[in-house]
Amino acid sequence: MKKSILLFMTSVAMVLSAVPFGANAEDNDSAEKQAEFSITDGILTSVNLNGETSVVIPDDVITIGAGAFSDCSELMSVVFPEGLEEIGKNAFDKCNLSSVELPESLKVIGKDAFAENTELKEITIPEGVIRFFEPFEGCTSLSDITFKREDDKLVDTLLSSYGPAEDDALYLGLFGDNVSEELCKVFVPDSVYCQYIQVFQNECNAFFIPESMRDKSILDGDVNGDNDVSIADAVKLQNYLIGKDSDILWFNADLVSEYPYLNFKEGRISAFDLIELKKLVINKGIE
Ligand SMILES: [Ca+2]
Ligand SMILES: [Ca+2]
Repeated sequence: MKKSILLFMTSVAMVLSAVPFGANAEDNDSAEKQAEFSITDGILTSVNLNGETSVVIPDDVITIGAGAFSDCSELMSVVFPEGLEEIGKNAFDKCNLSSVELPESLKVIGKDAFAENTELKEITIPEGVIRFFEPFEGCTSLSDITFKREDDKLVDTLLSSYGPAEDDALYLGLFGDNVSEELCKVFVPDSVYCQYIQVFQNECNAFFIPESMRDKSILDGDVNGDNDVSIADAVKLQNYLIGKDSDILWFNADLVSEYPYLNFKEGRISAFDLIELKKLVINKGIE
């Protein structure tokens, strides 16, 4: 009797233990196929993808080292941990990433970090990113970049002969010599629009748009957003200038700069813009 109870308990124990053992065995099987990372002191220095096309970077990684995933042409997606601060130069060049979500903790993106990811279509640069250098060279499909950082010292830093302080933002180029084939829309915070266009004024094939104009029609003089330039726009702009209306599309209203050397929108609305708008309306009436 005792023997049979013992046998019964032993078999129950075996059944119970079989479940976790089975799961472990499966884990081990898939672990064999999973990517293997070399990580030292929070720096991911290299990877063996083992045929995987997507990877999840481990939580303890703070820096992805230079060239860590370079030439991993089979890599199609990557999930970054919150806590990651730096993506090193050439870290993901010549991969096959189609979309990338960068973590809010990110501060630095190295030169050519995502170069030649020809399937990459859109990307958002988080607010905390203070430095990057031509990260998207050869990303020929990249047509939508969004910047979150509102930093009114971008230009000062660029012009400073003393070099940037540790926490100053320094943005150097998007595409380098190898520009996007499509016109790339670059959305930036309204409040610092002019900072961005001065920083990136030599960037070919990139069109900078204030965030408030996303999904709106961009048309010089269309202050009320009805996709037409008419006397109604002039009235609205006049009301704006005397403080009776605040709801205007400033980007469309900013027709002239008071600074002759600026050949782009100055981010400031004045009576000169109203005069220019009235000319537009009148000329349109004459045509
Ligand atoms: Ca209009
Ligand atoms: Ca203006």
